[in-house]
Amino acid sequence: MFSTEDTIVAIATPPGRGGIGIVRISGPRAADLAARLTTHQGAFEPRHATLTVVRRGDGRADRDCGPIDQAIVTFFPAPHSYTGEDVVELSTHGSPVILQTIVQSAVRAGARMARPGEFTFRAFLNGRIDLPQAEAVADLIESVTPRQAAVAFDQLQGTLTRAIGEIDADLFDLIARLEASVDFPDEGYHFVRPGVLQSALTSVNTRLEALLAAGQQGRVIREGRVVAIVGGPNVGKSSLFNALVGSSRAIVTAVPGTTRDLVTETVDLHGVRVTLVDTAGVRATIDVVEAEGVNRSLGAASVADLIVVVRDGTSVEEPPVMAGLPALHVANKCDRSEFVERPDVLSVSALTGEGLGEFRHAVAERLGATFSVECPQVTNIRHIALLESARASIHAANEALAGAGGALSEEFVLADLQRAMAALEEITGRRTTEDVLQHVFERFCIGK
Ligand SMILES: Nc1nc2c(ncn2[C@@H]2O[C@H](COP(=O)(O)OP(=O)(O)OP(=O)(O)O)[C@@H](O)[C@H]2O)c(=O)[nH]1
Ligand SMILES: [Mg+2]
Repeated sequence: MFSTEDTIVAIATPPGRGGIGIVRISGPRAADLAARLTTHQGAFEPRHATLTVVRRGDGRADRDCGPIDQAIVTFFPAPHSYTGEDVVELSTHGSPVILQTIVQSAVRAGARMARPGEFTFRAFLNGRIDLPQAEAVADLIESVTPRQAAVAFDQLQGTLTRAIGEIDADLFDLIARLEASVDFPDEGYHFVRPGVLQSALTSVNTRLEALLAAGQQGRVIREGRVVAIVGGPNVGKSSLFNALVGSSRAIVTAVPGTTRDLVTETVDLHGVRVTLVDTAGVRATIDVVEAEGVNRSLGAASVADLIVVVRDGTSVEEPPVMAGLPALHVANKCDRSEFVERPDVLSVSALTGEGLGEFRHAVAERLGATFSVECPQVTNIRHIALLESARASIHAANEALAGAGGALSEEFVLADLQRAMAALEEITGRRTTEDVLQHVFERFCIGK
């Protein structure tokens, strides 16, 4: 998918201007290129920040090689670098012009533009990190809440890999002993007693279940959730939306039917990235624009992970019925004297902020996000699918074991255990296909 022999270059900092911009070069010619691109004399001292001047061109006398900026150059010799290869990082002022000139000069001098994720891919190929860690790098960069970042960093530290590695090692041991039994049936000797096998399978299953249970919560953190605010007109949906977002994002007026379109904004709710959707008040209307707004409200409600059904607590008007949808009921305008509290309905005031703390907590709870962080959190849908497949194979092994005794069942159990191990090794990347790698690395940004 990527060639790995050549030297690659990319801007590692985000597009646009900034105090500092970094160009990263990795591959066998990294040090040579750094020498050509700068005025520095002699070799760069490994792992030392060296102040020098970057110049245009590739250092050849027949080309324009004028200076373009000061740079701090750091040389990380293989294998102690991000990619495991020789790496050079040039930090300059964060001007796209300077950074692009450096990249062009490097390409002219023989480097190739790196593709998205290619530095991390090389780190994976060179055994610096495994596949879940590479995936964690992308998650960490993409994280938008501190909780997401914490979970991604945890995975980057290898906690998931370790948990899976332990299960993998147990399976490996069982498989080796079962293979011995199958290979030497005539000895009349079973290398693993059924009771031992049974309890080993139970132990593996328990650990897979725990990882999968954490996966339910992990996905909420990683992917975020959609919450739609629905209700009758003028009950204060947009006011509540604005209070949660912390700005006057949606129009609020005393006129019923103000909101006509869906208004969305992302907020951090107890560490969960929640996409809030404000909707048009649901009522029968002959106004075609409002009617379309109502249609969209119903559409948004039907795809949301949770709907917040708002009513005006000062009115007897009942909110629209949203049958079959996961709903949290709130009564708004509790600051007013006419407000009537209702059982099982949270009292809030979008105007004064009263009750909003409890409301936020209730939403997070309903989304399954108020748990303590227990490691490792499985957040990736690829990991979850493979853990499920491993669990299915362990179940099959259990059934084969229960079904019959003797050499025949041993062979079945063996095949199931091998399948379970293959699934786990696909998670860590010990065993993967080109497709999987492509899928994992295409998510990355360039320069990572
Ligand atoms: N006293 C009081 N007034 C509120 C509160 N929340 C909203 N209002 C008022 O109620 C009116 C309607 O508020 P909106 O937020 O526009 O209501 P909405 O549900 O979005 O209305 P539509 O978009 O028309 O369906 C406005 O005059 C708000 O100022 C509240 O908590 N207390
Ligand atoms: Mg509104």
